[in-house]
Amino acid sequence: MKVAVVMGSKSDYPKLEEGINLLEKYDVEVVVRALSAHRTPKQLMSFLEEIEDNTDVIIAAAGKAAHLPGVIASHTLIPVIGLPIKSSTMDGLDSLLSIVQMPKGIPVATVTIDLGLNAALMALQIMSIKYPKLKEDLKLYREEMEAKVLEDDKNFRG
Ligand code: RP5
Repeated sequence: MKVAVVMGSKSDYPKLEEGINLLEKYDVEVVVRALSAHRTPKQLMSFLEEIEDNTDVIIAAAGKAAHLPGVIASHTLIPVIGLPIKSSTMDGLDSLLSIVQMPKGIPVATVTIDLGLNAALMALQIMSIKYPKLKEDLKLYREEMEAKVLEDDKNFRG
């Protein structure tokens, strides 16, 4: 089980950390790189060539004119999850639209602005098709979440 996490800048890392920890908790090998579609295009392409045959999912995070997930998706058949990063004066809406509005033929699965955790969960769900143990882990994750919400709810009930 292997996930590549690519971010447009090291400044994006704090938004990814919680998700990376979750992936590692479930024994997923995670490779993290700071490579930009605009500033290091050649190195990005070599990295994609390296991982094409040994990686299950790519999480690509970027802010501003966030072309990174789309550019990656155009060069690979590995599913790409795009994480829009809020890193400009436009509150992340610029990144969200750059990532979600892909043209016909090259999809990027886009998650909530700045929510690296959801990118990781989506990666786990995709991989659970191939790795049944992950499905069990995710069932437990949901059960724990449900229990936590119901515990909180107790405080509001009479
Ligand atoms: C984007 O520009 C990056 O993904 C980051 O969100 C934003 C700012 O990058 P730095 O100026 O912090 O390197 O390409």
